[in-house]
Amino acid sequence: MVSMAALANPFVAILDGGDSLGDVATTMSVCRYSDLAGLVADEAALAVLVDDGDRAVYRVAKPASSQFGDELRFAVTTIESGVIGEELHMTKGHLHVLPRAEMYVGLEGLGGVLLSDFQRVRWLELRPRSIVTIPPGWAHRAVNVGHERLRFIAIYPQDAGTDYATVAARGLGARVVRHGDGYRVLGGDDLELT
Ligand code: PAN
Ligand code: ZN
Repeated sequence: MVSMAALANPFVAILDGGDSLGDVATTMSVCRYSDLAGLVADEAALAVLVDDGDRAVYRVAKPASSQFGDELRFAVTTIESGVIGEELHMTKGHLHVLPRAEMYVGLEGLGGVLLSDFQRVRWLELRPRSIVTIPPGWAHRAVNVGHERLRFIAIYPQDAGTDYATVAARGLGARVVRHGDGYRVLGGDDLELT
């Protein structure tokens, strides 16, 4: 039997529509335009946005970290609407360090998740009440394709880890750009849109 001292405490977090998780101690990280350097198609357009106040593109709220490696964790990401050149606001994107799955659950706004296993590319739409499953081994990036903010919950094993370097070096094989009032996914021949 596991000793009592080894058990984490259950808790409930209540989403208030803002960045608060109710009474749960929260850490907040912010990704600004300058943090996307090297990841976007139009670095010149990015430089202009960095000079022009370097606004936040997205922020991530999560419960303060726990010491238990076998727990599930969650994070609430909010991506503001906007473009960098033609490319829609997006997360940096990463691959999990360990072969760990994840789920994104849509809360607000219209977006999608670009996934790549470095042979195939997938685009899965993310809207309120969508559940996007990310199997182990697939790098992933969320994109806000709407005109309002995109907000979703990510649920993942605590020990998944984030490898940003692989996505920075290899890209995801597709980019998502504004097209009229909507969007278009530009990618290779193996791109599947669902
Ligand atoms: C998410 C992401 C979050 C921010 O919680 O970490 O949306 O994206 P980047 O980490 O790519 O900046 C997740 O996928 N966790 O594993
Ligand atoms: Zn992840």
